[in-house]
Amino acid sequence: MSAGISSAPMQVSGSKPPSVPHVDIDPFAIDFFDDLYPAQEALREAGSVVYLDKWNVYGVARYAQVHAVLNDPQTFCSSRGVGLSDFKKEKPWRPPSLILEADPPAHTRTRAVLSKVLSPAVMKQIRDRFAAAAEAKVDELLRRRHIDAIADLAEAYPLSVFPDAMGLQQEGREHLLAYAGVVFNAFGPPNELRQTAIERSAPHQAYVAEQCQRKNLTPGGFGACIHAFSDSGEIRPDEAPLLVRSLLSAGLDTTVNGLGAAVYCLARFPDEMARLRANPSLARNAFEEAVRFESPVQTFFRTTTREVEIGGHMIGEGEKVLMFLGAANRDPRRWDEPDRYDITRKTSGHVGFGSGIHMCVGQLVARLEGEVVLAALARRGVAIEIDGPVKRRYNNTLRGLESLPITIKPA
Ligand code: OVV
Repeated sequence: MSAGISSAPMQVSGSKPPSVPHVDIDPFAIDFFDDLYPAQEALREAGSVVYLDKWNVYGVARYAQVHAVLNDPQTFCSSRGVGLSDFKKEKPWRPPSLILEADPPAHTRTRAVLSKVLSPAVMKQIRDRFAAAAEAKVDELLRRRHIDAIADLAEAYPLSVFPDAMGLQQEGREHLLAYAGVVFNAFGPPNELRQTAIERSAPHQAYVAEQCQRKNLTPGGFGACIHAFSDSGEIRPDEAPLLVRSLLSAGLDTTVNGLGAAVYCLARFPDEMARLRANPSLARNAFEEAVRFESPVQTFFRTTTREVEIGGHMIGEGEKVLMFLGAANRDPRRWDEPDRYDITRKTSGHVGFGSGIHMCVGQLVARLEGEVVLAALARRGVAIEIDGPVKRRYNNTLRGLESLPITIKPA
């Protein structure tokens, strides 16, 4: 796809560095979401770094540069926001996250706390509950046969385990997905998706702020566990509610879209579903490969803290750089047959959970949910067939479906 790319004339001689290729692709437009892969290829092919004229930001879509930016947090900071908006120039739409939108040393303390709250030891405690809920859900869906894989599985399963694991009250849980939708739209540019989401966000914000209070979080849950770390002095009491907010922001819609991606893959690639049925122990890798293949979190920004070279190009200080995680995860420079969903692929190194100091702190919960749902489908010998119109859901950051009608039955 050569459309949409322009470049200054090549320097025939002299010592000037080549100029960054300008691209007129809008990566936050509906037509981009609807036909992603040709545009992502164009972004990778245009250069190791591109300039997106629509939003006046740099972009990196090749694996090497995305990985490099993620792993140099001193140069590519998060504290000026990981969306398009630069917190040094514009007031954030909500108080900044104490983990996502923070740099070391502030980030180090809050990250340590959430890492412990979501540690391997905690996964061991919740695993049996999460697995039993997955088996019950798959059994229920097998009785129904014709279902919507998004509402009835990708949303219903996380909603059946995550709010309880957080220790949330029953009332008001319908705000959770709506709130997350706002958060992930708000990373994008001031387009209609972002503006409409923020306009309607007040009731969802009010709900979340209230549920982050210690008194509203049941003992034993992730939320109470975060507050307990304020007793031991690792964080201040006033920091705990905002860290609970991080889990409410990032802990539900992400896994919804991760599970949706996995079911969509297994429905489109029945040979891979057959391999999974033959070997249910592949469930965890089948989920991981779906995260690479669909990249439910498509993009994040960083802001440069100094002049820096990327792939031979000099970028000034205070510039926003958009990282195309989804494009990196399908870069043929890094992956063999990147557009093939292969449940036995060596997925390590994919950037669907990010990389480096900010890499998804909830990744063990996400993988647990993905593994137990896919294992339940495999052990029940399920076959999946798409039997109605597939509808995409549009969000500035999250990639996923609104509706995936399927028949689920014994193979
Ligand atoms: C990774 C992520 C996404 C959205 C929100 C947050 C984190 C947060 O920390 O609030």
